[in-house]
Amino acid sequence: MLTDTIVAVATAIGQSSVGIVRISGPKAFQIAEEIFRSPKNIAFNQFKANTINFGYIVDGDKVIDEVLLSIFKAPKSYTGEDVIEVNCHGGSIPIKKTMELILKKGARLAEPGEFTKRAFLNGRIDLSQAEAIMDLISAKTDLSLNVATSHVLGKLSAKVQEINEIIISALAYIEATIDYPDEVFEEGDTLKIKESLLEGVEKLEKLLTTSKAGKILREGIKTTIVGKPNVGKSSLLNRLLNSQRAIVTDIPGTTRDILEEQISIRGIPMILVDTAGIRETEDVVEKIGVERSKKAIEESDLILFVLDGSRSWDIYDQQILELLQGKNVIVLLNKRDLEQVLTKEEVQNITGYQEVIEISVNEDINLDKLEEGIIKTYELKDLISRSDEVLISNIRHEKSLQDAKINLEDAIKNIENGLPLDIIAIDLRDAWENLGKVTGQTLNKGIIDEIFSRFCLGK
Ligand SMILES: Nc1nc2c(ncn2[C@@H]2O[C@H](COP(=O)(O)OP(=O)(O)OP(=O)(O)O)[C@@H](O)[C@H]2O)c(=O)[nH]1
Ligand SMILES: [Mg+2]
Repeated sequence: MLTDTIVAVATAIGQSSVGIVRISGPKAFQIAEEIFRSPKNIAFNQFKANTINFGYIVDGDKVIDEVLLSIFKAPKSYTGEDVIEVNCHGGSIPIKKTMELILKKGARLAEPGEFTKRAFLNGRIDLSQAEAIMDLISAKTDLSLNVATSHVLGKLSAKVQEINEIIISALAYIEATIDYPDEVFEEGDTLKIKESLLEGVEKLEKLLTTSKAGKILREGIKTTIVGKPNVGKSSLLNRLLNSQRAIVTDIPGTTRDILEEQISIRGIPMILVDTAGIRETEDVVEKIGVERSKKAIEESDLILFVLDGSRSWDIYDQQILELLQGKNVIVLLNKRDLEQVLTKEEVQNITGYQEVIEISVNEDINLDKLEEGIIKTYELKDLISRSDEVLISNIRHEKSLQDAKINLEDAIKNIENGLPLDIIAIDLRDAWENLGKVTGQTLNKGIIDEIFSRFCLGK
C-alpha cells in the first residue's frame, strides 16, 4: 500500500554528530508541520520545496532537539513522494524521541528497503538501479564502487534497453504479419529479423562475459589460508591486514577457529580466512577447528597453501594437498629467511602446482609476488582497468540475461527451420520477459518484495 506514510532512521545508530530521520508519504508535510517550529515561528506552508530549514522538533511546548529540516516535494524526491528529512543530533535519545513523536503523529515504521522500493514503484529508478544502490552502500573497494555507481547511473538499464528494442521491433514486425495474413513474410524480411536477433545475442554474450569479473568485484574472492600447524598462516593474515588480528605463537595448534577478514589487493576485494592448522589431533577443540578448516576449503574460491621451507615435506602437507583437488591454489613456501630444507622445485614436483612463491612473512620477502600471483591466477589485470564499464555483478541479472539469450537463439533456430511466426513470437515474448526481470518490469510482486527485504533499514 503506497497511501501510508513511512518513517525510519537513515543513519547508523550510535553516537555521531548527526542522525537522520526520513519520512515519506502523503502525510509527511502535515507531520512536519505539527512537530517542527522555526525560530521566527514561520508557518510551515511558507517554506519552499528543496530547502533546508533550521528549527526545533517540538512535542507541544517541549523542545526535543535542534535540527535542520529538508523538504522534498513529490515527485522530485528520492521516493517520488513528499519527503522530509530531519537532521537531528546523532545521539540515540534525540533520534528515538523524534521517531516516537513522528510515529505518534500517524507515520508507520518503514520496512527494510521500503524507501527505495517506493522509488522503484513510482518509476524513479528501475530494479537494477535499486539493487545497485545497496551494492554501493556495501561496496568493499574503490573498484567495487565503480561497478555499483555505473549501475546506479543506469548504464546497465541502457544496455538492456538496447537489446529490448531489437526484440520489440522484431516482435512488432512479426505480429503485424500475423495480424494481416495478406502480407507475406518475405525472405528478405526473415533475413533482416534474423540478423537483428543475432545482434541481440551478440550483445547479450558480451554482457555475460563480464559476469565473472563483476561477481568478484561485488562479492570479493573468498581466499582461505591453509597449511599444517605453525607454518605461518596467521602471521600471513596479519601481514596482509597490516594488523595483529590473529594470535601468533611458536606453539603448533595456536589457531583454533576460523577467522575472517576483508582486505583489498589493488582494488580487488578479498575475504581472507585464516584456519586452524590441519593435523590429526585428540584435542577436542582443535579437532572442531580442523573440521571447520576443511569446510572453509570447500567454500573458498582461492586457496593459499602455506608450507614451511625450514621443514621437510611430511604426511600432514600431503593430507592437506589431497583436500585441495579441483581448487585454485597458490602455494607459498614460507620462512625463506631460515635455512631451507624444502626447495621450490621439490614442491613443484610433489604438488604438481607450478605457482609456488618463496616468501618470508616475518622478513617481508616476496609478498608483492603473492599479490601478482593472485592477480595472475584470476586474470584480474584486465579487470582493474575495466571496472568503469558495465559489468554484470548480480547472479539474478546473469540468470535472466542467460535465459533471454537462449530464447533469442531458439527464435533464430525456429526462423531457420521455417517454423510458423506464432512460435517465433512466443520465443521473442519470453526473451522480452526475461530481460524485463533485470529492470523489474516483468517481475511479480512477491519476488520484488523479497529483493527489497534484503535492503537495510532506512534506505
Ligand atoms: N623465521 C620465520 N618465522 C616465521 C615466519 N612466519 C611465521 N613465523 C613464525 O612461525 C610461528 C608460527 O606462526 P603462526 O602464524 O602462528 O603459524 P600458524 O600457521 O598460524 O600456526 P597454527 O595456528 O598453529 O596452525 C611463529 O613463531 C611465527 O613468528 C617467517 O617468515 N620466518
Ligand atoms: Mg594460526
